[in-house]
Amino acid sequence: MDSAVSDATASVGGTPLVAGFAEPDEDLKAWQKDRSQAPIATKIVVAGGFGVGKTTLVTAVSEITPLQTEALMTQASEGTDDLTATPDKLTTTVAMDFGRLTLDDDLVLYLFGTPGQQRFWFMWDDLVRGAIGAVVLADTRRLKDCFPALDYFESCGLPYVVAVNHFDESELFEPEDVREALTIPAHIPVMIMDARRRISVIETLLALVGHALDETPE
Ligand SMILES: Nc1nc2c(ncn2[C@@H]2O[C@H](COP(=O)(O)OP(=O)(O)O)[C@@H](O)[C@H]2O)c(=O)[nH]1
Ligand SMILES: [Mg+2]
Repeated sequence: MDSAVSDATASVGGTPLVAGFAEPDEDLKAWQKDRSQAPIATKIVVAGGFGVGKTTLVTAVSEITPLQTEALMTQASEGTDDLTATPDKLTTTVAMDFGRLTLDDDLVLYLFGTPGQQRFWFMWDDLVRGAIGAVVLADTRRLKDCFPALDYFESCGLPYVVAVNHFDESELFEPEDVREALTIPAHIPVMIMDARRRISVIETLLALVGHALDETPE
């Protein structure tokens, strides 16, 4: 799985990025020979209510097969996991999602999706350790579902952006309406996006990285 990924990233339009690739030694990426050029690895947390699209988001951009701990939902979870807005949802993330996205060869984002269910709150403190920031996914039909995540990041001071995952069948709101409804401070980016579209997810992640850099003192 991993070798397929590095094969794919080692060439652009069929042209190998590293010349003279017949020499095994020169197959190495620049950072493998000079550690100071190593990509910066950052950890990003993806949070939000149940069924808001966290797994969808991680899956849309991950270049490794996302580690998912989905389990088929059974009647046992009926009272626990609210399916009113996503009746077709057959699986639920039991622990968390994990994916990786390389931007620009020198920035690698590791995405950690939080489990939405209340019963996994105990994992959050571990999950956010070392993270540069968080994406709080929101669904305008169930805005209040993202309050626990907003409260959590506000209280621990982790930079975050609010990303409204727009479902086709739901009404399209302006970011400023969502900001007002959730009372999000003016300096925090709020955007409308689509968790299924890679470009849309990358825009969201870049907004978060930019915001986290603004928030973090030099
Ligand atoms: N129509 C539509 N469906 C979506 C969108 N994002 C997620 N879904 C669906 O909504 C359901 C819940 O998404 P999922 O990523 O599992 O939510 P999670 O609980 O936050 O991980 C899945 O069936 C997705 O296919 C979206 O932007 N539009
Ligand atoms: Mg999930």
